[in-house]
Amino acid sequence: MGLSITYKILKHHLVSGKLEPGNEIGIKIDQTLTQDATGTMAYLEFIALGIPHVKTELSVSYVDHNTLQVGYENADDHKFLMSVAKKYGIYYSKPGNGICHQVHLERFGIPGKTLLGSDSHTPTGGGIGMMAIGAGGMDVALAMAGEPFFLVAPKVIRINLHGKLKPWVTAKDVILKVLEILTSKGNVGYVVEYSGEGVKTLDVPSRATITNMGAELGVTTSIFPSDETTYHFMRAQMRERDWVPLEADPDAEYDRVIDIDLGELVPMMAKPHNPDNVATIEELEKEKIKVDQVAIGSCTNSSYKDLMTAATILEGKVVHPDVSLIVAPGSKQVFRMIAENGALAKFIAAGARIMESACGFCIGNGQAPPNNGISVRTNNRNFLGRSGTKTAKIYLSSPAVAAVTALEGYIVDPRKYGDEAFPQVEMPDEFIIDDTMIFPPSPEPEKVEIYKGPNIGDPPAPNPVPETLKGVVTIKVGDKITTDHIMPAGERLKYRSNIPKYSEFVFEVVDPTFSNRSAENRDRGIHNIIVGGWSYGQGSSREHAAICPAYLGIKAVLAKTIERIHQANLCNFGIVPLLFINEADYDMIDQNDEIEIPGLAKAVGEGAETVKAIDKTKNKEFELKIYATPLQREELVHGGKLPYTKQKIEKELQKEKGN
Ligand code: MIC
Ligand code: SF4
Repeated sequence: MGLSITYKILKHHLVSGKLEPGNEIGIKIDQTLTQDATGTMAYLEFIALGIPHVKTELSVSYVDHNTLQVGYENADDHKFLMSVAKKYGIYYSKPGNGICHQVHLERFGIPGKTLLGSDSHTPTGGGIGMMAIGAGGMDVALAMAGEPFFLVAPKVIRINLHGKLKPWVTAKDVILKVLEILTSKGNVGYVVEYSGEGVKTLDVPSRATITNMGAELGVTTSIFPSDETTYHFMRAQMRERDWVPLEADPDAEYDRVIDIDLGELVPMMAKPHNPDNVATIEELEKEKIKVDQVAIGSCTNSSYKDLMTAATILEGKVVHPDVSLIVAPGSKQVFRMIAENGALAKFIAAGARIMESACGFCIGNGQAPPNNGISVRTNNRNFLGRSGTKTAKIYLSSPAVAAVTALEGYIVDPRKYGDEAFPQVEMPDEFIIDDTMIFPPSPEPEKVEIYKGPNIGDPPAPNPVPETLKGVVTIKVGDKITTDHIMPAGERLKYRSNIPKYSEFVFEVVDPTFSNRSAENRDRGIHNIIVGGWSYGQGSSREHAAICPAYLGIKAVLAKTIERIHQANLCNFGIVPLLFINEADYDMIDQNDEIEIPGLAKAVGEGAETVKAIDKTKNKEFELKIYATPLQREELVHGGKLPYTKQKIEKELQKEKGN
């Protein structure tokens, strides 16, 4: 039997385990990326391992999230990151150089290589045929230390693309369609692989938009073949030497096949507050939705092609008087290209507010919409409160639709402008190559001092699983609780390197009393428990959504399902992920119920599938599934991944010395 692209790459990188869907496998990681908001902690963890130099082929540290610099904290973090990069063999991409995923695609990504990034949108690299996976900072730290990355060998969904997109329909509509079909839940453990003759009609930025927002499906990653289109893109980046062709074998088998006719797709949007809440613009137009803000940018849609499309639509016109239009180019390369070809002037003339090349509005770093405001954005997530305004409603669209919305002031079907009016932007034969904001590691690492500002704390302390868990349900939440609910970003982002301070904001948007209540229980020796519904921990890779709860004394999460990256992060920091076997037990439990799980550590350590729990308040017994792989169980009983790996590395070193 032939192999899918996914299994070709996995086979080539396999270090341990049997390469069969459902098995835990270890793979070699060729490249890593970090961004500043997850990177400071990831590097503190890496340093704690005591390894003098990264062991990957390439590691890059980007600064793109916390660039607002209100107060000294962000700037201190940047200095820390730069010093770490210099010392440990890592490339450093300065603030202003662009969003990690966009820059990595342009300057570093290589088809067929593995990339592990401490950001959930790392799968953007799948647009050029990389096996690019998002993970918590701890997992990336270990990959930099040369350790394998462990994952469950995935099932593969093949999406066959047929035909060609019509005018006003773009890559964003393709991924919104996929989100409509697969939704954002129930896809843990899958990879999405694109194929079919329709692939040829999509350029690299379009493919990258699709793989980027594949993160919202909850899959491990998404991947396109590497073909002539990929070659053309890499040649235009002066990196044709890195190109390799990559496609699935004709007789490769898939776990599920979905066919999409590109020619049948129509312009779409995701409605508040979830990216899978998809509607056609034709339907939405009927609701006469008046818009306050339009924001074009983010790692999903800030490429040269995206911005040229928007600029051409806006040319010679002025945005609606009630609309604030924000434009943030994805990278310095994109920024320079639109500056030099005059598109930037078109944006400015149309009344756009130009932001730096960074995440910005996408992560709630400025540009919060007005109270009850409506914002149409080209990014990938529209979770409640993420924009910085809890009462705001965020709709997600393509740049073309966003530009039309900015002009009209209402959500309208762009097709009324006619086919001819849709800008057909050609991909350039040469991009402007300017890597002057990317710094290589120091040739004299021993001379580099690590800079640590007062905001930078220590890596989290070990958090072993209690023998008997005796605690309370400190919070009970519903379905699709995202990491943005658990650990807010925006104005709280600057505390990413300061765990005690950041912990004050856990579940802030859901229940601002949570943090205090948890800390009080912790100090009285009572274990805290979180109860959640379906898809608990959807969204970002931020390990702080596990580290801060662990700091507050959370010992277990009981949920109907838990998303992949968050599940790994919970194990990495000593919180036991437990799944309800019987859904009715979720309904039975209330907040503040007293729960006891006798012999929890033993059950985890000995590989028990399930464990018995008692709801003492209701006087009921129920069963839970221990949701952890054999390796994760080992880590849990050692108090988390860092203490476990440190011990392992020390033992190996001692052995080497002994020999
Ligand atoms: C996001 O889009 O939610 C983020 C901010 O990029 C996160 C990472 C983080 O929280 O730092 C992600 O996607 O992993
Ligand atoms: Fe940055 Fe937004 Fe992309 Fe996250 S989704 S990396 S915040 S641009």
